[in-house]
Amino acid sequence: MNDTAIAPSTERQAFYDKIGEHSLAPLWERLHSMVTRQPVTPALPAKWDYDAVVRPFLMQAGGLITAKEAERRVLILENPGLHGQTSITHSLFAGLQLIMPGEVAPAHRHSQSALRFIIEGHGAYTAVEGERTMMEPGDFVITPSWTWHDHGNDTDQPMVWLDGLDIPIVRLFDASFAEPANADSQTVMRPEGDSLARYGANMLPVDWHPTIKSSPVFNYPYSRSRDALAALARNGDPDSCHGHKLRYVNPASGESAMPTIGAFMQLLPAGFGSTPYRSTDGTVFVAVEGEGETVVGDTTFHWKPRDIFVVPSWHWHRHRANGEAVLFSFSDRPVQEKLALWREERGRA
Ligand code: 1HN
Repeated sequence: MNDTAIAPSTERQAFYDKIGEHSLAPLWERLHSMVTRQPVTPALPAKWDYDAVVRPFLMQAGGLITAKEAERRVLILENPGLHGQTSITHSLFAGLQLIMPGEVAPAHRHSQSALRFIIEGHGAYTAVEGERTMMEPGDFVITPSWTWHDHGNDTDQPMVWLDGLDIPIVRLFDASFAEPANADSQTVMRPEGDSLARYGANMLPVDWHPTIKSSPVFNYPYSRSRDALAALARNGDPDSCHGHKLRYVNPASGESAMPTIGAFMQLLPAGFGSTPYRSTDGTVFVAVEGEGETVVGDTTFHWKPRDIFVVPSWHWHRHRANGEAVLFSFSDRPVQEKLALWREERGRA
């Protein structure tokens, strides 16, 4: 684990060139950059200002192409350190999707798992496996791997949400399958709210056994998450690194809602300043309520509702909330935990 690279002699370079023609390469020239002492990532800390920057471009895109023609009208949040790679961290995709009044984003399914975190608008729907859910800001909605899904907006306002997908993970494994449906909109098979009643009331239908690894609940409404955080904040002290933080779970297993993406929501009390923290899961944050700042290494991001920022793997960061604030976040933590790779470190104040 020699950390310094030395330019090879001409004799060695000639050897490397020759073996290269036979698809061979010397490990000793590459070892130091392959097996680093600590996580090294090309991903950079970055922030997207929703109201001032992203929203105007998103609305411009709304005039350029329909949701149907685009299939999904999404502006990709591409990490500035991962140019051209369609990723916000090395393992995750993020984008902002716009659906205008009267539009439909046609039904399809794919191996990639997706989460939606609702940013703006009221009452457009996502349908998953024949059940629609009306979306409100702050709702966490999932479309698990290989489930049919389509979106539609029967309201009179634009609807915007953040899409988080495991696209780079599926790409790593070369395991992508996708299929369009034979109709734009799925036939509605169950009334709205059915899944939440069956699986989301801290009860499960007797004799029901899960057939997939993702949660049978596909909308986790903000009102419920927010109430839970408010109770935590009333009833106990905040964690020094996280404030009051909850993770979204699959009620059938207690694991993350989807196997490849973990999602979280945290409340930072008014005036709270967290102690430094880092973990190996590069994390995408969305400010939901309140204003504050997050210091990532030597970069400071000031945020307000609907802003999005990313903290790459193993970057020290700390949050400060002016008034009471709520942050949503997602990462590849469940994958790293399953593979025994995940680590965290808590710093001192
Ligand atoms: C996708 O299918 C959706 O279904 C959103 O809403 C974003 C980004 C890349 C690839 C597929 C959707 C996507 C996506």
